[in-house]
Amino acid sequence: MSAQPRDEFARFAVVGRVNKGKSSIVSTFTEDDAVRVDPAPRSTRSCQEFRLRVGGRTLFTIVDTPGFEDAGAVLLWLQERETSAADRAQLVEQFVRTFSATGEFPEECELLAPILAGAGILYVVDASKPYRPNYEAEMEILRWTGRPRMALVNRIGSDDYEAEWRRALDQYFSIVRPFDAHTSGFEERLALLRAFRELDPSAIDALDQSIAMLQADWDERRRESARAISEMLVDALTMTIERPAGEFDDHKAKEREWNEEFRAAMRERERRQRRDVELLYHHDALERREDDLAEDAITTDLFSQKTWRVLGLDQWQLARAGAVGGAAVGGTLDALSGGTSFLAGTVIGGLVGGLSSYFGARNAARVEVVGRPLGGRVAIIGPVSDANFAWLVLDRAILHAIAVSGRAHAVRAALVLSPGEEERRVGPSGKLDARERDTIGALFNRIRRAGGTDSETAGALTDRVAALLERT
Ligand SMILES: Nc1nc2c(ncn2[C@@H]2O[C@H](COP(=O)(O)OP(=O)(O)O)[C@@H](O)[C@H]2O)c(=O)[nH]1
Ligand SMILES: [Mg+2]
Repeated sequence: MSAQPRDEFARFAVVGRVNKGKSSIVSTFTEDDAVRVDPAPRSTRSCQEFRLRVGGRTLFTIVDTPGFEDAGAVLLWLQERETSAADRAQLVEQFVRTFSATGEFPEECELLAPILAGAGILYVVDASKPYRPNYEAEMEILRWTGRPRMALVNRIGSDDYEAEWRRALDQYFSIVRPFDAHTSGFEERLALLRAFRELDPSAIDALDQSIAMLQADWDERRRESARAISEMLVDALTMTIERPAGEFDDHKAKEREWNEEFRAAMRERERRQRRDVELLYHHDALERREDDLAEDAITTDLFSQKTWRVLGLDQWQLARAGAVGGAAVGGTLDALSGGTSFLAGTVIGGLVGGLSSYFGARNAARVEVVGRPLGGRVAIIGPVSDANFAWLVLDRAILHAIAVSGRAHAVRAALVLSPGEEERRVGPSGKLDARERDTIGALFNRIRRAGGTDSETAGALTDRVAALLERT
C-alpha cells in the first residue's frame, strides 16, 4: 500500500452509507471509544483517521469516511467516459480531481481520496435492513477503484436480511464477512485482519507483522491485568488504615466511623484496580455500574489485641526527651515506618531528641512522622478477617476483567456488571480444580501471615490469576 507513513503497517478506509455503523466499526476495530457514533443519521463531510498503536508502531490506521450521498450520479459520470475496463481506476481519479475543484459531490470526493491513495476498502452494510438494488452504484464505484476490498455485514437492528445481502455483495466483493460492531471481540478483529491478508498480496508481510504485534500485545495486556489484580489481592488481604487515637479518648465512639473509612478505602482500592484494567484495554471513557463490595464482606478485627499500637509520646515526654538530643532523624524515621519496635529506649531517645532539636520542642507534638502525628496512640483498622474475602474479591476482579476485555468499543452504554444467579453461586474460582484452589489458597495464606508479599509470591499469584483469566 502506497502513501502510508513509514511506521504504519496497514491502512483501511471504512465506507458505506450514513448510519450503517461505519464509525462504530472504526471504534471497535481501533479500540477507540472516542470515535463519534451517532444514533441519528448525521452526514459528515470529511474523513477522520483513527489508529491502533502499540509500542510506538501503528498496527493499522482506519479512515472513517463520509457516507455515499449520490452514488448513482457519480457512476453515470464515470460510465459516460469509460472506454476500457483498464482505465476505470484512472477515471475514478479523474472524477475526484474534477469535482474536488468544483466542490460538487463533496462526500464522494472525500471518501474516494484515501482509497485512491492506497487504503484497503472495508465496505459496511446494515443487514438488519433489506437489500435494495440502489446500493449497486456505490459497490460498482468501489469495484472501479480496483483496490482490495471486503464487505462487512453489520447488524444494527434485530431483523436479519443477511442472506439476500450476501447474494448481492458476493457479486462485488471477493470476501464478505459478518462483523458486528457491538459484539465483535479480539478474535473477530484478528480474523478480519487475516482475511484481508488474502486480498492484498502486496500487504501480506506488513499485515503479518501487525497481526503478530497485536497478538503479543493482547497477551501482554492479560499479563498486566493479572498483575493489577494480584497486587490488589495482596492489599485486600493485608490492608490496614491507621487513625490517631488519643490516650484517653473514648474509642467506642469512633468505631463506626473508622470501620466506614476502612471499607471506603477497600472499595477505592478495588475501583483503582478496575480502572487500571479498563485502561489496559483502552476503555478510557467507560462508565461502570455494579454492586459495590458488600458491606458485610468487609469485616475487620477492629479492636483486637493487635489493633492498638503506641505511636509516640505526649508533649511533656517529648519535651523532656528532647533534652537528651539525638540520632539522625532520617534513620529513625525509617525504623518507624518499617513498623519496627521503636519503643526501645535508645531509639526513642534518638527519635525524639532528633526530632525535637530538628523541629523545635514546642512543635514536636504536631510533627507528623510518615503521616502520623507524634503523641497518643494509633488505632489500626484491618486487615479483613474473613478468609473468604480474597476469593470474593478475586472472582469480582476476574468477572470484571473478562467483561472489559471482551467489550466492543463502539458500545456506549454503561457496563453493567451484575453476575447472574449461576455466577453468584459459583464464581470463576469455584470452577477451579482442587489443586489449583489449594495453590491459590496457600498463596493467600502466605500473604496474610506475612502481612505483605515478596516478589516470588507476587509472581506466583500473578501467574495463577493470568491462568484464570485465560480459562474464563
Ligand atoms: N445494536 C447495534 N447498534 C449499532 C451497531 N453498529 C452501529 N450501531 C448504531 O447505529 C447507529 C449509527 O452508527 P454509526 O457508527 O454512527 O454509523 P455511521 O453513520 O455509518 O458512521 C448508532 O446509534 C450506533 O450505535 C451494532 O453492531 N449493533
Ligand atoms: Mg459515522
